[in-house]
Amino acid sequence: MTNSLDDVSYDQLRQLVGLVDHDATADPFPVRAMDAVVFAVGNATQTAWFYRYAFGMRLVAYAGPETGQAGHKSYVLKSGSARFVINGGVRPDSPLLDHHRRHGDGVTDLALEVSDVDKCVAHAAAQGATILEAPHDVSDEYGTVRMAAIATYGETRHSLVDRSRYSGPYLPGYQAMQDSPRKRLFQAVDHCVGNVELGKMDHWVDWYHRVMGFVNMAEFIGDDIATEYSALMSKVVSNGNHRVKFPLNEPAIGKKKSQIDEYLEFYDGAGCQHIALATNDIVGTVAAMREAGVEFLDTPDSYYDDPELRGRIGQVRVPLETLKKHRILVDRDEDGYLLQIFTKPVGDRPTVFYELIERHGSLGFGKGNFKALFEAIEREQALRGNL
Ligand code: TYF
Ligand code: FE
Repeated sequence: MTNSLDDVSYDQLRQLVGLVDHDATADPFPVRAMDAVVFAVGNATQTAWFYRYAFGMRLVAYAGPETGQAGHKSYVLKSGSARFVINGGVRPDSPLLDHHRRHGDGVTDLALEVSDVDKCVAHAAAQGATILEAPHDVSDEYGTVRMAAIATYGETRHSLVDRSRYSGPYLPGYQAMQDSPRKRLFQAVDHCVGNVELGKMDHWVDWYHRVMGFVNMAEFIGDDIATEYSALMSKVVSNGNHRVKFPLNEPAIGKKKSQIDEYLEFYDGAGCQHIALATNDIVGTVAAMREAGVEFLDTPDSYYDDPELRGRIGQVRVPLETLKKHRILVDRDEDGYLLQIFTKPVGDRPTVFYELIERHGSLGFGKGNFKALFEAIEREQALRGNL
């Protein structure tokens, strides 16, 4: 039951998320891709509607009271290779509702597609990771999925999923859904960022090295940038071919209260801060999302009128005037350039937000935009009275 509407070729992915060559045979924990970003929200029915109508995602599967799952509703949405699962409690004793009470709408699981669940869990256990679910099979008429789960920062988990022997729409117990075709606004998850407590960034970077065999990527925000304007420190870990990238932020003592402190306060602990979605037409995507009511951070005219900008970015696919009109940021490094823009937080709490990213060779995260970006984030923080 694979759906051709979701097909994204390897060559497309290479461009979209910036893949590099890597020999996975020696990997202690070979990760293929993100399997899903799983959310717990206060109203899954309406949140699924938001992602369908504002983010252009298609509903592909559902489980809930109508399908024999009494405790909660679960909507599975796709856009290209990206899969979101939106969960909400139905019965008052649902553990999802406890999660929501503490954290608000948030990410519970950054599920990973792996080729050998047992090998990954054995390695993770040997490295001291907390195993939340031992490897086990789940089956229905579409085949068998092998799954396990390990704990990461805060109350977030990584489910490990091998669906190579499964042809159903998501997991056993889910019913396939037909959704009307819609214009696809993004093709893949590019990276998922974690906010962790002060002094914990290096612990989690080391954890991803040891437990999952991840490597450091070049881009990081150190003391220098932190004290200058960002009030945060950041390092990026990724699997060998960069298909899965996890930047990790911690607050830094800067001139102002860190945006990471604001997150930790309102999320009540460490958690997923933003998800970057890869698109090959960021202008079209921003226009469609804005039309649907999604709010983006504003970038001042001075960013575009800076005489140094043109020299720094050189020739890009979209005229600078168009980028200015849509408030899209641009950065270039030795490998190429990228276009990016950030939404405001999408829920009630100042926690989870999205990034749209269009890569043209750059493997970075927009280092040249950090100053403008963090100033824009702090303007919003100040409006909320949290700066
Ligand atoms: O993922 C990144 O590294 C970029 C920049 O709180 C960034 O999107 C880093 C920290 C942050 C917001 C954006
Ligand atoms: Fe990002």
